[in-house]
Amino acid sequence: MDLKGRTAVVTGASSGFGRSTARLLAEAGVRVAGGARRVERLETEIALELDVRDAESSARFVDAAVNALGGIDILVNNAGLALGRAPFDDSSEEDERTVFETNVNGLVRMTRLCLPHIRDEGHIVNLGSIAGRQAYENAATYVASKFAVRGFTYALREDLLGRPIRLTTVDPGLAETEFSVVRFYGDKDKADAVYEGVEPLTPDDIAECIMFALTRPFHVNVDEIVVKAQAQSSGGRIVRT
Ligand code: NDP
Ligand code: 8X3
Repeated sequence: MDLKGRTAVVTGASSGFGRSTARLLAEAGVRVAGGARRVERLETEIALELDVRDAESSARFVDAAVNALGGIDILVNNAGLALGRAPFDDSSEEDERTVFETNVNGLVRMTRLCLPHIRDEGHIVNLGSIAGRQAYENAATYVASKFAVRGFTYALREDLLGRPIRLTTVDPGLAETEFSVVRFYGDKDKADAVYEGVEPLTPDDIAECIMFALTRPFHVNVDEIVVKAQAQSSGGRIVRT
């Protein structure tokens, strides 16, 4: 499918997968409205402040994006994060709230707000994770949030059946972005250690998977893409040199 002239909303477009996806979409001739809290880092044609945890911020973002774009063809629900890599005993109310409100409530909310504006032959792409398919240690809240994303995606697929809207979940494994810096509360050394001795996926690897799903002929719905570094078989198993 040729995407030229279409429109897209990308959440979390200020970094990592969201930034790469927004760039590849723009290169394909798509008009992109990007959202993030760090609005100054957005490079999208339409750059708008967005906090997906906040209902008012999300509604304001969608209104402004639809005004600027005239309608939505593609929604990439990418904004998300993990906090901490410790046994669940160490978890806190605040971190649990942030992770669930961003990864789950935020994604569900943005879908609900965008859905009335998604035109025929539209496409929703959710960023899940291999963490949403198989648990690994010291990541309970993140794992639970991404299992929820997969459950929501499956349920939404049922509700959209019969309507001209496609739905895809892209579930990556280890990929080097700002994800680990955020997960380790800004500790760059701990974040760097995650990628030591292994060649991780890059943001462009994931953006290319998203573009693959988006550019299939409309009768083809790529339901799920699971993509890992070659040296990783699961969240808990990575071979390092
Ligand atoms: P990054 O930290 O590089 O990017 C995360 C993006 O999400 C940023 O643009 C950030 O923008 C945005 N974001 C975070 N919280 C909010 C919020 N409340 N409102 C709006 N935007 C928000 O990480 P990745 O690119 O790696 O992560 C993108 C998605 O991919 C996430 O859902 C993550 O769980 C998932 N993922 C990541 C993997 C990895 O190994 N990197 C693997 C599998 C899945 P800002 O801070 O400016 O608001
Ligand atoms: C992030 C990748 O392997 O830490 O979703 O779960 S992993």
